[in-house]
Amino acid sequence: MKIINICKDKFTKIARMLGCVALVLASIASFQSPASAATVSVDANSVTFDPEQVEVQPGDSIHFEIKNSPPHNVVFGSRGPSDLTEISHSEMVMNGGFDITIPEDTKPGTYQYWCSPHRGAGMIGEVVVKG
Ligand SMILES: [Cu+2]
Repeated sequence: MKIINICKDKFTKIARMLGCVALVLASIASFQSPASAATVSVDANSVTFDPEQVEVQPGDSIHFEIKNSPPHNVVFGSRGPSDLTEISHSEMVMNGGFDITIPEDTKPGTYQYWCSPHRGAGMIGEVVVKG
C-alpha cells in the first residue's frame, strides 16, 4: 500500500508540473502580439511602385524591394489623417530592400508616398490604412 501511495504522490507531482508547463506555454503564446500583423511587398521598379496601392492594418509592415534603376527611397507627405513623415525611409537605397512599419496609432485613410529622385516621373504610391 505504501508503495502505491508513493507512486500516486509522484504521479500527482508530475501532473501538476505538466499543468504548470502548459500554463506557461499558453501565456507565452497569448503574448505574441500583434498576432495579426502582416507584411505586404512593394517592388520599386524603374519609375513605379508595384503595386501602386496597398491596403494594410495599423501595425502591419510594408517591404520595399529595389528592383531596377536605383537609387530609390520612400517619403511620406504630411497630408493624410495621421502624419506619417516620421516613418519615411529618405535614405537612398541602391539594392536589397527595407521595411516600413505602419504605427499602431495610425488613423484609417489613404496616405501618399513617393520616391524623391523619381517623383517627377510619377513614382508615387498609396497606402490605404484600414480601421
Ligand atoms: Cu525611385
